[in-house]
Amino acid sequence: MTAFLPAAAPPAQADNPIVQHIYTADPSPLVHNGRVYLYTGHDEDGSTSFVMKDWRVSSSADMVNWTDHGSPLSLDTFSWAGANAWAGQAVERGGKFYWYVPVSVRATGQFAIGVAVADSPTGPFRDALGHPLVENSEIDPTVFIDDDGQAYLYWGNPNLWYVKLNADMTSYSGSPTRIPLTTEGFGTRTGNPDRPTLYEEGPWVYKRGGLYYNVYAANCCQEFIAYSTAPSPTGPWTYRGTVMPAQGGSFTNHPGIVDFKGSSYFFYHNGALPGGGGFTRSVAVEKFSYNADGTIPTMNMTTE
Ligand code: FUB
Repeated sequence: MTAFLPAAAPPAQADNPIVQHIYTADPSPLVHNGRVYLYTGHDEDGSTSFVMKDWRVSSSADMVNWTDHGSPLSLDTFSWAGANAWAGQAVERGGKFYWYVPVSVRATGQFAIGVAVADSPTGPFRDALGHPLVENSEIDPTVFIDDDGQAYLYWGNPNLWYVKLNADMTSYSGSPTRIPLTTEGFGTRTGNPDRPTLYEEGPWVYKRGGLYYNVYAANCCQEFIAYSTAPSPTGPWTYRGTVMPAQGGSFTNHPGIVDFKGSSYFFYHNGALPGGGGFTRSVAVEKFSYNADGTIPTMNMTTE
């Protein structure tokens, strides 16, 4: 039953949630050398607020049997961090693995983006800089490397920012740019004049078939997953609709999408484990196929 035990007759896909022995959140999948590495946050047992001190890694060669690689990154990795090991993303470049994460700075209590680096997808990760990469009180980094080698860091709540990363992946050129949150680009939110669009947090940016996708948590505070597309990594973005409705017993959700061994997978989180809820979440996955026109089908959460 648990995804961490080899089954005698493996199902086509592991049961959801993927990780069943601890609470996990904010999935970030990475395909490397024939395996999917799943980077997550970790909700402490019994939490009634966000109590998150470390991140976790699991991996699988078949999306059925998962290996737990433990916690190769924690708040302690960053000497300047105080709390809040929130939603990050790990990417590979030139044989090194860079894990971008939001944390609160101990000295100020404000959020910043840190970057850790490792020689292996499972770590150990070390602080790449000894200080934040970006510090503007906003969260949830995603990194996308375009075909021409240019890397982009996107992040933000309540705004959506991007900046061009240098080839070293630990510095950037120019100043962070605020992406215009127009209703054409990010849909229309009702009932909150301070946030007219659906964009809330958790961007996940990638490219497929020449089209740039930005999948993100929408609305507050029963988040659903929405997406926008653009002809370039910097926009202009067009709102495309719902990837996953609000459901599953967690008021947040968080997307991560990869192609692996010929199939596409959408990772997310919910409150499905016993004792689960908005602060005790679990990472799950759905296998899906893009529509012929490149749009993403709307998916429901499952337990299979
Ligand atoms: O896990 C803490 C925060 O909740 C993340 O940073 C957001 O994306 C939301 O999932």
